[in-house]
Amino acid sequence: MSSAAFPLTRTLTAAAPVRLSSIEVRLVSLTLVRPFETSFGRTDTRTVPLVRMVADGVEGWGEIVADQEPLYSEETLGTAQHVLADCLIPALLARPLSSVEDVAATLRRFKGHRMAKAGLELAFMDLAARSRGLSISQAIGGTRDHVPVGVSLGIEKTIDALVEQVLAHVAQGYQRIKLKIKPGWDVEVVRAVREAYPQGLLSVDANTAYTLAHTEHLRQLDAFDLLMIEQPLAHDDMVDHAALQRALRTDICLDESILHARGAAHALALGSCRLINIKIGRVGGYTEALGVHDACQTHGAPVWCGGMLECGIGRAHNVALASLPNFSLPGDISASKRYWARDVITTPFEVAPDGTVAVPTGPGTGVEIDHAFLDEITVGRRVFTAP
Ligand code: NPG
Repeated sequence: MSSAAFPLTRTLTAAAPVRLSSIEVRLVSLTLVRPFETSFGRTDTRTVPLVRMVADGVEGWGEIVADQEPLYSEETLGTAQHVLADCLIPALLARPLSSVEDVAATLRRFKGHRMAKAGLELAFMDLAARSRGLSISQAIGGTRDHVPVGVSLGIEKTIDALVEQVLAHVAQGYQRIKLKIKPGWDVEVVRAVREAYPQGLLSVDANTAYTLAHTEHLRQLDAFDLLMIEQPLAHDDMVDHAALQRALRTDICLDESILHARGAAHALALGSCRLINIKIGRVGGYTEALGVHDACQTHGAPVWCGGMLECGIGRAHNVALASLPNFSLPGDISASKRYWARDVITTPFEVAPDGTVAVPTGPGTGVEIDHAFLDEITVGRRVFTAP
């Protein structure tokens, strides 16, 4: 394929458009090395939909972060498979595509289903960058060769067990510790962790577990010099978050509530938060993720990359995204071994002692698929071909 075939993202200059020959959706089953508990539930095994796209003999891979049940957002594995098969994939196979933005534009008439759309944009981005011999980081204007990373620690049976996890991860170099909180597992937990970890960057994530009626309770967290409190209130709220932010010294970071660049600009203008995390899946792909990044930069708000317990494919996309300049806070991008005994890529991601992850420099995501292992853990597969 000629390198002129794929224009880069952030450039809409006309170039020879590309016709995809096939799109495969493959379900793989993976078991976490340690169960992960948040305010909304406990995960020990994940069924992950992967997307493989092919054009002119080049392939690209993406990952979909939807879960079995609609506990984090409305999307599920079931809704993703339906909307991919019945709406999104037929739309992409029906016409030539000239850029990553063109993929986003083609899918825009379908409302919502951002995680499913993101899986397609990720695969197309990988394909496009590979065909140009560029890493995704280069293609999107990344400026870092290493990204700062933190670790997100789930709810444990006891505070002592959590403190043990905190110290173990600090020893591995992680630059920031994030604790999952919920009513009944918050102030005393944070107090104990702060005592054991007095100086380092510490944040908490409530995953929507509180209401404005908890304002006085949450104000107690101001005593612990937290980097942020993430998504304390409802996933679809901006107004109560603004009231809470006025009452707290600690910065609020929004996650679930931010679905697009416009929402990010509104949240910052309303004072609903001072920080935003970006998850490519939550916002529907690279096009919107770049838009959120830029909107935050315009408002002087730093961003960081969220995580959804991805396997190596989604993780590689997260690392590429986090190489953009405004990702100045450590992301939820941990080493492959924190999640999986064996990852689906040949070279697992590692965290260096300085708490960074290297941005792959090879074409596309820069990671190679471990095909033998992928076949072993495949539990479902559907291939769609161009009409
Ligand atoms: O390291 O990937 C990771 C996990 C980071 O805490 C994390 N993710 O609410 O941000 C979250 C949470 C999450 C995980 C949300 C799985 C949804 C599913």
